[in-house]
Amino acid sequence: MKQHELSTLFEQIANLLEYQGENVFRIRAYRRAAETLATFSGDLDHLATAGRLRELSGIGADLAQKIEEYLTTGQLDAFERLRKTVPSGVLEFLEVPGVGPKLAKVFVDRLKLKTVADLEQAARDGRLRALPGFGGKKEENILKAIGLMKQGRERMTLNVALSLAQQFLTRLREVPGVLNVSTAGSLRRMKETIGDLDLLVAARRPGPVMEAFQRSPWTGRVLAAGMTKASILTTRGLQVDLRVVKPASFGAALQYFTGSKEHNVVLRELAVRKGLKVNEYGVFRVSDRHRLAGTEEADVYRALGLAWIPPELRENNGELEAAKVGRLPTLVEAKDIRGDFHIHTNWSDGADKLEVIVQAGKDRGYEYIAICDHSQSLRIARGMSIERIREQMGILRALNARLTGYQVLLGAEVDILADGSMDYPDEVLADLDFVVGSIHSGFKQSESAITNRILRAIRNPYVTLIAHPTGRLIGEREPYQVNLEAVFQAAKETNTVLEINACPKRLDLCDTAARRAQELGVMLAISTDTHRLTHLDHMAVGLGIARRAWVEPRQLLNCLTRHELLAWIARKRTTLAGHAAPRRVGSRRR
Ligand code: DGT
Ligand code: CA
Ligand code: CA
Ligand code: ZN
Repeated sequence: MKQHELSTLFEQIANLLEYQGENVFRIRAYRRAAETLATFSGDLDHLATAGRLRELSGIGADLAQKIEEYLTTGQLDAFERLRKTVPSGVLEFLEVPGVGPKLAKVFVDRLKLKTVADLEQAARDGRLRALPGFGGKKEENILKAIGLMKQGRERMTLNVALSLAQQFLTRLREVPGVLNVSTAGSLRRMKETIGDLDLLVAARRPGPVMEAFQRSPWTGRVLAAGMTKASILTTRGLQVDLRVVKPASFGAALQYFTGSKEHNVVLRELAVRKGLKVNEYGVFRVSDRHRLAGTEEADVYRALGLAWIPPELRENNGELEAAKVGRLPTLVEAKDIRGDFHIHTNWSDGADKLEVIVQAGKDRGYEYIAICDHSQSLRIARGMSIERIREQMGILRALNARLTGYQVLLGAEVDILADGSMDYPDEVLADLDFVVGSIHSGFKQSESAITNRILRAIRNPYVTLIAHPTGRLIGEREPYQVNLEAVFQAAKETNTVLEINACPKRLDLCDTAARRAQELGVMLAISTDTHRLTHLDHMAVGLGIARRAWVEPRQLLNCLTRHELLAWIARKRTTLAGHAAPRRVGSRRR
């Protein structure tokens, strides 16, 4: 694996040097080394430790040193410096099949293109065929190549990756001789989308595990297979990577393959400063090669003087510093979640009956759920008229009367209209227990218009929570223009909750925005935006995002007991409207 990465890096260095019109011999040296590494099947680490890298064809003192640098630090300084001297789009252009350094230079110098998206547009506009030596055919090929590249790059949503991983892990766990299984990579870190799925298995004999993996019912095509690692495409075209390791190095391998790469680079630097070396086999003392840790992941961190770091935090965003001084957050866990908000039924655009959803919430052991169907203006989602929502409230009150230790909150997802007013009058909102405010229209308004809309909704005493605060749909729709800092401030001041929408296409607030809100002391809530029963499971996805945002139980609405929750909601109403009890029609006040 490392020889392949190094091979790619050397190839990229050669390309960048060629782009800059450097010395052909230097370029050729990198190309030859890249080729050697691409076909090398031995153990590179081993060779390096024995000081025998120069035995490889085309590897001299300089390149041997670069290989060693990569093996210890996980990066190449020469490459990092080189990439900074060329326009940022160059490396991206070089990834398009059929585009080499010369062509990339033409794209940058003559057409002033900056990204592959620019290139695609230029090809569509017929601007490529105007270049000397180019033609319609070549232009067409570039378009095709970009299309393929995009397809291959499409990332999985978290729920797809989670259930695929579950299937594989269940199967692999049953293979005789398997002692441990885990996800690794971006899924274990719960990144919002997943490039490929990484699985790790500890077993004394890898053979049967590899076999079970390659012959699984979901395996479509085997991309690569060795003794202890394999990559496959599922029948639906998703890539899964498996590695089988010895039980004694499971912890080290888990740490290594969980990443992120940025986290690992800093971890390794830290190790070097302590005279230690970390790799996928363990933590070793450099002086006598004594192995200090490797079986358990926590011991790997401990050997480096760090507390174990939850995978969701491993992005080199302050977690290593926090682990050093024992200041890691106590992240929210599944067991802390007492309920869900923002749930739809077939009273608007949900698929299931009210009674079915209510029971499902109880079956999950929740203390409360909020039923929040759409408001009147949202016709495409069969938004409820005032008569309809009053009717639904009546039914829910009757249902609640028969429930103990579990409460269904009377809620609604109320549109924030173009001027920032709410889609139901305050008299109706006051009779609800839980009001979700959402933007579903006017996405193209200016930043100040959208921000003011949301701020007005936040200042409404009855609005409990702002749903999907940026409106983005992953891979489909950019977020609308909104000043989140201003939203966070207002939410904090008014005790308004902001949502981490757990729908895998939304994840809105996203991890970084939620972390900022959390730092400012804003109360957050995970809600699944359930439109059919199975969506209740997306709570696990939302939980991952909340954990990536460093959220602790005290800052998550879902962790309040039922009584604490009702008190929280009442507090905003009391401060902003001057009363806590539901308002009656005709007695409104601002
Ligand atoms: P993805 O698949 O794009 O969603 O992101 P990841 O983080 O799962 O990346 P992937 O599948 O290429 O690699 C899995 C993990 O292997 C990655 O998170 C970090 C770990 N790893 C450790 N050292 C290295 C290294 O030197 N190079 C790379 N590429 N990965 C490394
Ligand atoms: Ca991956
Ligand atoms: Ca991978
Ligand atoms: Zn909704």
